[in-house]
Amino acid sequence: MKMGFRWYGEGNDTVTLDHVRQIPGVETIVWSLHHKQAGEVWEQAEIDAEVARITGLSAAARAQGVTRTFDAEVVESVNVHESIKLGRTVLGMSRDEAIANYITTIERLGRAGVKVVCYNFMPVFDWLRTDLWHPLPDGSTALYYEKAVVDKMSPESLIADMEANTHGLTLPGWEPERLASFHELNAAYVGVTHDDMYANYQYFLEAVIPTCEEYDVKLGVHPDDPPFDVFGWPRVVSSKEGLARVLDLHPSPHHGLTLCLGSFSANPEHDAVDAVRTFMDRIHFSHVRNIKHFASGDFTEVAHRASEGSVDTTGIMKAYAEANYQGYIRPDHGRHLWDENTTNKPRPGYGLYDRALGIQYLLGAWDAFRYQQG
Ligand code: DNO
Ligand code: MN
Repeated sequence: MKMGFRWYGEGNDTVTLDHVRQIPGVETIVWSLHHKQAGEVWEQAEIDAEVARITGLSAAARAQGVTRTFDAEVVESVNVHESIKLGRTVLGMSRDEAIANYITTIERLGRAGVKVVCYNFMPVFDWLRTDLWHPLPDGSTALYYEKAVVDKMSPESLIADMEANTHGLTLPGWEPERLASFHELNAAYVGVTHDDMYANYQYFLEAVIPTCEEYDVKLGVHPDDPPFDVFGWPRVVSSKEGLARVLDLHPSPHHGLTLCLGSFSANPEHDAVDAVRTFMDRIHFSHVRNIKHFASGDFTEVAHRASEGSVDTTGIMKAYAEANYQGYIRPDHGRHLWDENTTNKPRPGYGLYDRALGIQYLLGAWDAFRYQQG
């Protein structure tokens, strides 16, 4: 297993590579070119510059005698253009054009030594929460999902809120400059079924997987978050059955999962440990984090330790350790601690401290269970 840490890039993240360097056990920086929109081709020079930044050391660090470096083998994410999910031209791009650009990006990432590319196949939105700074009993804050708020919300009302900045809520991928494209997308999804989505997904895989095999880049789909339909849009990577159906769309081992156990577990019926054991040989990358369910249907994100919430993070690490899992793992969203709630606000969920603590918990469990294996 290789432990990773998601990093948003120089000047785009409150966390620096030098901070991450001091977290024991992190080998891989999980990165992306965050200024690229879905459907855009990534330039080789930009890829190579980012990989060099991650795998190298600054002059200042070298002068201090620092030697520890990272690999840049995991990209999260190369986003899939909506035309691919819809199977038709939308936002001025045809799906074949978007697929051709995706293939070019995969080739270039493969040349740069990238081994795994994470993506999701959710219509319109990435993860959805109703409060990004929800207070927890210990004085920290975390991402929170309030069911009653989402049940009352329509996509139009959510976008209107974001446009007017009513709640200070900016969802990932919905920075103000993109809000205008929302109305076209919302209309495009009317009448699109789950079966349509699976068919469009298969078309995408058949086109891109040969390139993934040639360049030895594994694709790992991230489960829907939360793992059920929202606003009537069809989500197809939600349940265990959905994940199995997605994997069956293409037999190549280069088509697999970024199994995010926090997202998957947001449906209280889901069994995270069972999912790890069931899909082990197709898990290329895994996000291990914890959430806590409430009877209301709400959930909050909590610290990574199993006893803090509803997800059996220890059982998950036991399953990985028993299989001697060879893929990548990272902690996922953390709480915001200490100065992260005042002077040093990170991207919601992506502060330094709670993810560093989470890594130590996950590695502790991994080491103990590996030790038991002899
Ligand atoms: C939430 C995060 C996601 C993830 C994307 C992958 O659990 O891990 O935002 O990065 O869905 O495309
Ligand atoms: Mn995740």
